[in-house]
Amino acid sequence: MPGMSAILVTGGAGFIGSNFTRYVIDHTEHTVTVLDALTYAGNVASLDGLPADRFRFVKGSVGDAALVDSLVAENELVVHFAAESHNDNSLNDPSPFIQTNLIGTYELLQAVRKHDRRFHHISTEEVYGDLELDDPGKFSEATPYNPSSPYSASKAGSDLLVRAWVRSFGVRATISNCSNNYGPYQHVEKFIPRQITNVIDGIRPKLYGAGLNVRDWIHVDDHNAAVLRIIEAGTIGETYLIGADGEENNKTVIELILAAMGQPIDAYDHVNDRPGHDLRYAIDATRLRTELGWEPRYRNFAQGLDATIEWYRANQDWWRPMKQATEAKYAKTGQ
Ligand code: NAD
Ligand code: TDX
Repeated sequence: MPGMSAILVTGGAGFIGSNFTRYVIDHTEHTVTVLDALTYAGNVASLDGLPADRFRFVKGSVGDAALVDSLVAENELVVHFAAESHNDNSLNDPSPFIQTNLIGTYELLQAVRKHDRRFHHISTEEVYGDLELDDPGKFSEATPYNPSSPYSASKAGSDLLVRAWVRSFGVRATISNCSNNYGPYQHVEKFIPRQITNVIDGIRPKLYGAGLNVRDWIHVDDHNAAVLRIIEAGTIGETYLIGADGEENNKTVIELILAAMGQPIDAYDHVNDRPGHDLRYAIDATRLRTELGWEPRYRNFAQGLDATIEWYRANQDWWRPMKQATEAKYAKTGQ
């Protein structure tokens, strides 16, 4: 989408959506309207300082059909980030995952269908299940869906709704499934910010089980650059996997964080494992690289981690209000 257009960003007060909004304002001429329900995971402070002539915030739910209909009508493109996003929460109470991830996506699809708007659906590699540690293979666009948790099942279901609306109703949509993101403005319930903010507070990092589970880390700006590329040049109806070859096991990540923050690398606790814990994720992003010419810019994970640690050190006002409630939730499950 060269030139200027009006984009509706759902979930734009969350981690990836707020970084996307900032990225779009900085790198394009588009205007952005954020629709966000401001659940426990949303924070308007993540959108501070954006120019009023190119950015507007609307508080509301993607499950509100009338609101969704009017906002979709006013915009040319919808980029759908809004979701319940945390696996551990989905194990404790799946209900909001069904409401937001499935019903919310349905409401958006009905509106883009009615108004003939371009739609991009943000999804996750978790829809593919997990891989063995020694499997030479990675997830690709051809991997069968096999989700493990209520969260990943609800995201898988939302992807399938998008595909059905493309095929049956001719909706102009694309889908991207990305690996684990890190960077600024990520909620402290998630692995990396939880451990960084623990160390800042003098609490030992918490590793689930033996910590040999592998995640494929990508910087949030690399994810968002890929999303923009798909919006500009992707083929309607297609799915693109996004990943930056960043496989690390959790134990290594905790050790990197401890070392970068000047602590002994064994100064962490093993806590209860996650039920059904996916072992390994790994993305083959060949399609995105070859067909759309995308390449990640953050190739050094340790450096990206250092910058993220610096951001959490410098932005304690942003995360402190959510830290205590988050740790109280974890205390209930012994994590
Ligand atoms: P997040 O939890 O930080 O943000 C989600 C945002 O959605 C919050 O601002 C929240 O208030 C909002 N929201 C929740 N329910 C809503 C509703 N009913 N109506 C409107 N807004 C609502 O999540 P995130 O990590 O930024 O993830 C964003 C998207 O990216 C999700 O779709 C997630 O599945 C996907 N994704 C995340 C990752 C990752 O590593 N974090 C990786 C791949 C894909
Ligand atoms: O304190 C912790 N200790 C720990 O060992 C936490 C919070 C997590 N973990 C482990 C569990 C995972 O193996 O770290 C890994 C990463 O955990 P999360 O940050 O909860 O991410 P994950 O479950 O991998 O899912 C993330 O990536 C895919 C996002 O939260 C999803 O929204 C996205 O779809």
